[in-house]
Amino acid sequence: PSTKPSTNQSATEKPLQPCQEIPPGLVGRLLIEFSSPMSMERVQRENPDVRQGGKYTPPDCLPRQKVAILIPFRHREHHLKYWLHYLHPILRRQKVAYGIYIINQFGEDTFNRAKLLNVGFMEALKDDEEYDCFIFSDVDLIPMDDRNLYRCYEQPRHFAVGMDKFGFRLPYAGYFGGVSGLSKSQFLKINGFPNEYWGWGGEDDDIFNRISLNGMKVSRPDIRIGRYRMIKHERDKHNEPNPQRFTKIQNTKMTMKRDGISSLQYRLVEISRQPMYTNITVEIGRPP
Ligand code: UDH
Repeated sequence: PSTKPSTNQSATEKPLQPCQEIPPGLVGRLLIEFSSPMSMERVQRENPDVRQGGKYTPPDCLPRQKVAILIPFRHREHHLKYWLHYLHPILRRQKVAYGIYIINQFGEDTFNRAKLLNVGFMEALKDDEEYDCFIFSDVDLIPMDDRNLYRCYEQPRHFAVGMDKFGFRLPYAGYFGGVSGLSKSQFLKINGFPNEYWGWGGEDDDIFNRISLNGMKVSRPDIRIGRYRMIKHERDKHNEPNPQRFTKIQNTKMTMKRDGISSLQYRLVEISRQPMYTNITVEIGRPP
C-alpha cells in the first residue's frame, strides 16, 4: 500500500505552517484604472493558479479562513472583467482560501441586491460547507490598497469606507454599503439579509440596523487604507430608487425575525463553473 502525499506537500517537504496574520507579500497602494481594454482571456492568462469556478488556496501556507466572495449581478459583464482582473491577484497576495460567486438575477423584474446575497450564502455553503467567512461585494468596486484584508473579523466588517464617489470619506456614520463581510455565525445571528428591499437603496442600512440590534458593532479599516474606485456607470434599468426604503429601515427591529435567511425562497436556474468564477443564476420573484 502506498501513502500518497497530499497535493501541496511532498513527502520530503516540511508540513505547511499557518499563514501569517499580516501576509508578507503585500504591496500597499495600487494604481486602479478602467481605460485600458480588458478581456476574460487576459484575466485567465494572468491567473493560471486559480482553479475552475474561481477557487484558490495559497500553496505555501495553511489559510486561517475559507472565504466565499459573493457578487450581486445582472448585465454587468464589462465590470466583472475588471473586478476579476484586479481582485484575483490582490486576494492571492492576501493569502486567503477563497471562491468567487456571481449571483445573477434571472429575468428583468426589479433588482434585489440583498436577496441575491442571501441566495449566495446558501449556495456557497452547498458548494463547500467549509466556508466560514462571507464577503459581499458590488461588481463595480475595486480596493485601492491590498492592506484592506478580505477576511472576517471579530465584528462584522465594512470594507468600502472611502469610495472615490464620496470623496474618499464615509458618506454617513452608519454606512454599510459597497463591500462588507460577516462570518457565518455573525450572518446567522442577524438572520441574514432582508429579502424585501426591491430596487435601489435601504438594504445596507437595514443590515447595519440588524448588526446593532443584535449587540454587534461594525469594524472598519483605516480610512487611508479602505479606499475604493468605482467603475462609473449610469443607473441600471429595473433598479430604480425604492420609495419605501425610508419607512422600511425604521422597522428593522420588527421585521428582521421573520424576514431573512429563515424565510428565503428562490428557484435555481443554473450553476455554471467558469474558469475565473462560479455563476449562479437564480429566480427570486418580484415585488408584491
Ligand atoms: N447590480 C447589477 N445589475 C443591476 C443593478 C445592480 O449587477 O442591474 C449590482 C452590481 O453588483 C452593483 C450593485 O448591484 O454594483 C449595486 O448597484 P448600483 O451599482 O446600481 O448601486 P450604486 O449605488 O449606483 O453604485 C446607483 C446608480 C448611480 C447612477 C449614477 C449616474 N451618474
